[in-house]
Amino acid sequence: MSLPRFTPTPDGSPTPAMVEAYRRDGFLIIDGFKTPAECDALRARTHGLVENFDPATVASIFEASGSQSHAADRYFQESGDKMRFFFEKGAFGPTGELVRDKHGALNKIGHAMHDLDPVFEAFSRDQRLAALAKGLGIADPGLIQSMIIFKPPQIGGEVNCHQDATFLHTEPVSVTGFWFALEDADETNGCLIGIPGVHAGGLRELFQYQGDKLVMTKLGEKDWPAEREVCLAAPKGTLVVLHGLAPHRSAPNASPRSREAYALHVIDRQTRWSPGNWLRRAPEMPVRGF
Ligand SMILES: O=C(O)CCC(=O)C(=O)O
Repeated sequence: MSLPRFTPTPDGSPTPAMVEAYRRDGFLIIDGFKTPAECDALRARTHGLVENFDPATVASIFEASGSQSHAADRYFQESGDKMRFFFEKGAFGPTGELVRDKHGALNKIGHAMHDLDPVFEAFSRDQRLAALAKGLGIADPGLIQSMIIFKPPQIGGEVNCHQDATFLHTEPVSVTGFWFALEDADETNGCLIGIPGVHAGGLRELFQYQGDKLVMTKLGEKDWPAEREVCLAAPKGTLVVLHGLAPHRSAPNASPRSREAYALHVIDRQTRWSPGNWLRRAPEMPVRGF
């Protein structure tokens, strides 16, 4: 099975067929939403950020214990309103030293580039995207989270099957993912894999603070219907819109090709933001719209 693919309308707003596909599947694939030049500009900016990033500034956080230490937990927990750099597990040797050039060692940068960097801001605060979000039912969009996901050659790790509302929860659920392929993504380099139609079944896990600890709580059935998985191959420039309850994952990238993507998560500010969510922003950085 494969999902329908669409091309963007001139002003970005969805056609009735797009809205129908999104409501039915929980996914909406729009090829060529961004031009190759727009993708290249974001990749060049990302490259510049990595160039200016000195791994030594965070080496003590990741050394030896990898990403499991208390310091690594805090580095993540405090990243909601910052631009922070996260490494792949396979980037470190047994004594905690980086075994790769930093450009091929990173898993992601997150989580507020859309507010802190002008190039990311321009890519994200695209009025065609605003029209799309509105047409899909987000009444008062708030740009809550952004990530560059590198999926580097050979060591790009898998992302387990999840629903985005597990991590960015509102009542009612409103989070919507806008995932852009900055490079061709297919089955050989770890493209997104989704399970269409399951979003109608509700939230299965919630990742929230209990006291000062982040805890994953089971709410529903454990196993995803893997037999219904579809590969969401995405040529460069493709936008995949993900309903907050649509389960998705990506496989490791064992290929020699990278698979850079940019994911922007939007909530509806007319809903209630769950105070136990991991992502926190300073009062001087309120969630803004498009
Ligand atoms: O890019 C990936 O591999 C996973 C992205 C993802 O899970 C997300 O944006 O929610």
